[in-house]
Parts: sequence; C-alpha cells; structure tokens
Amino acid sequence: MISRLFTLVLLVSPLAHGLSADPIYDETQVPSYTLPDPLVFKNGSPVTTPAEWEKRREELLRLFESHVYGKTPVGRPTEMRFESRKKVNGFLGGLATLEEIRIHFSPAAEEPFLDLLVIKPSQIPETGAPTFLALNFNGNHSIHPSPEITLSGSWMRTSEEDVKNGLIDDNRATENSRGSKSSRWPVEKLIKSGTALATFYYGDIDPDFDDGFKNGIHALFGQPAADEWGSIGAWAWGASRAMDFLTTDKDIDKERVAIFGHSRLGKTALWAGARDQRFSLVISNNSGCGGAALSRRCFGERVGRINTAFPHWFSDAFLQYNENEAALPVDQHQLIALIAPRRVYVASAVEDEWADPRGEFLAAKHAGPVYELLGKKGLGVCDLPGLNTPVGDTVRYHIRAGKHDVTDFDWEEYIKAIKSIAAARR
Ligand code: GTR
Repeated sequence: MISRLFTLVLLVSPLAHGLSADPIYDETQVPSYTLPDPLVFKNGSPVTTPAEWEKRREELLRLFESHVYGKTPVGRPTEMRFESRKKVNGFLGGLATLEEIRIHFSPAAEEPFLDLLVIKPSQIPETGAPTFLALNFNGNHSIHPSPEITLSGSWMRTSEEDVKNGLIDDNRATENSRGSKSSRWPVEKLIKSGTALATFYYGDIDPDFDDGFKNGIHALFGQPAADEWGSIGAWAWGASRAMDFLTTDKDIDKERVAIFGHSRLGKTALWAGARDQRFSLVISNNSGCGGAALSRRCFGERVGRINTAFPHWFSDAFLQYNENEAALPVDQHQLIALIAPRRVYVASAVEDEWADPRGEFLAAKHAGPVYELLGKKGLGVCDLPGLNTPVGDTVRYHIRAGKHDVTDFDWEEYIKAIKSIAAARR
C-alpha cells in the first residue's frame, strides 16, 4: 500500500522549531512540518473513492470537534420559531426590501434570540436571489446608516475608541453607531448586482467575552464540557439556524447561499461551512489562525496566543496544542477540504501578516486532492499569486493590497463567485 504522505520541507532554523510561543514573521524561521493527509484514514488506509471520502469526512469532522472547535449540538431546537418583526418595501430608494426576523430558540426564555436582517433586491428572479449570509461584529444597524434598521440592544464588545467616538455606551450600541461599519458593507452594490444580504450580530448567539459560558446560547444548552463547543462553535451553529430561516423564504435561491465572515467570523464561516452542506459557497475573509491558516507554520498568530487571548473561542481540548502545533491530529487545509465539492473562497490581505496570508494560501492549495477526488479542480496554481489577482475556481483565492479589513475589491470578487454558481432549478 502506498501511503499518500506529503511532506513539506521548508528551510529549517535550528533555533526555531515552533517551540517558543513567539510569533514568526520570517519565512526562514518557519519550522519544517508534515501536514496530515486528508485522504488517509486515522488507521492509515487510503481514501480512494468518493464513498470512502464520505466516511473520512465524518472522521475529520469528529477530529475537528474533539481537538479544535468542540462538539456542537446537532440541528435546531424543536421549539425554535421565526417572528417577522418588520418589513419595509421601497428600501434604498426603491431598490430593495428589508425584513427583520427574530429567531427564538425557546418558548420559555426571551433570550437568547438571533435578529436576522434580510435585504433583497426589489426584483427577484423566478429562481430566487443568490444570497450572502454574513455574520457582523457590531450589530445589524452598523452595516448601513438607515434609521429603518433596528438598533441592536444586545451586549457589545467595546474599545476605548468606540467609547470616545460615542459608538458604544456601557456595552450597548448608541444611535451614533448606525452605519459605523458601512465601509465593509457595500449594501447598494450587492443589491444592484442582484444579490441579497442576510446578516446577524454574532453576539446575539454568544457575547464575545470569557464568562465561563453562562450567557448566550450556551445558557440554553447548559455548561459545555471540555470537549464541547466554544464561541466559534456557537456562532457557526447560529449561522445554520439563520440558514434554517432562509430555506423558508421563496425569494432566496437555496442553491446559492454563501456564508461569509471576516477575521474571527471568517474562522466561524469555515467551521459553519464545513459542517452545514447547505452553504454552497464558503467565504473566509482574512480568517488567519484557527481559520484558513495552517497552524503548523507557526507564522503570525499562533495557537498558544489565540487560546490565551480568547480562551472562550475554541474547546478546552485545543489548549493542549499551545506551543505544540505539530501534535495536532488535523490542520486547517483539512477544514477547507470538508467543504468539498462545494465552493470555497479564501481571501488574504498582504499587510495582514498576523493572519499568515501564505499559510491561508497553502491551506487552500492542500485541500486540492479532496476536490480532485470529487471531480473538481483544486486551486490550480503552486505559488502565491500576485496582488489583487484571484486564482482558482471551485477553490478560489486572492491576496489583495492593504490591511486586515473587508473592502469593495473583496466584495466585487465574492459577487462574481456567487453569481458563477448555477441558479436553482424550479
Ligand atoms: C485578533 C485575533 C485574530 C482575529 C481578529 C479579529 O485579535 O488575534 O485571530 O480573529 O482578532 O477577529 O478581529
């Protein structure tokens, strides 16, 4: 039997084997590493057919649950319900309609809930509109200045700058914060392209601070065990509940729903997309460590650092890989492979070294063999492309000029990617 081991030997420095907690910013200091093969079962036997991949996929999902993100409850609470709270026709000067839906998880408790904002083009084709389901950091009202969007009353993370600028007061959003993140949300551009946008505030599902999992959705399901979901697992689960609603809306093309997230929400989008096969395109925008970047490169943010700064994001089991990335039974190219044969778009920014753009590129590339086994093409290039030059098709990648952010360039490419998927047949 031929093992499909592939080894990446990079320049090794005797001083750096990834043993120190310090981030590496120099390619020559990246330790040599061997990536675990997505196409070899835990017991060493190779995966050679799509049917075998289905079994390997389950095995890999369990490994990511047990060692990285934690086990997540399967499916929706039986008593979950959707409440339409607002509908506006003639939004954006008549270009769009707006609807606000509250997803209730339990009849017994008002909280937690998920407030989903859905903005659709006024003219919807027979097949429904391709739709971005996007998690946001600052409340639905932060994506656009319109007073029609309800101001979130949920707990918000804050920074000195947000307080100084009067955007957040006592961890609650103020009226000033309407549209405060609109540079990252070109709503008119999306609508004019014929796509719909559904978005929700991630803190509705789990407020982003380490409270020992007392609040958010964890309060409803009970204290997680060491191998159960952290906040990324919870946010990803929330995305699937938002998808549950979208499948009830005839204006949405169910075959063309993309899950989108930036940074920690890019990590979330990948985990949501790996688990939930209803997402036909998964977009990781500058997701970095614990997202698209290979952990074994130890470049930029590292496992030990992320687990220290954000102890609530992953399961406690992930802690054992602090300063010990080589011992991980998985690496992030396998997370991307879990999305196969569906589309995935990994996007980096050249100044975002903390997120390791090259590591994000390599993970997308090394997911390729799984795509090929399933009859699709992988990334199709060996080397990091030039700036602002997307490569690949089913697996697509770009590195754009600039810093850690979401820009119009990114969205223009995501629009092309979602529109290249065939519309649902009706
Ligand atoms: C950083 C964190 C990154 C990334 C980012 C964000 O502080 O180190 O992993 O998630 O936050 O989400 O904005």
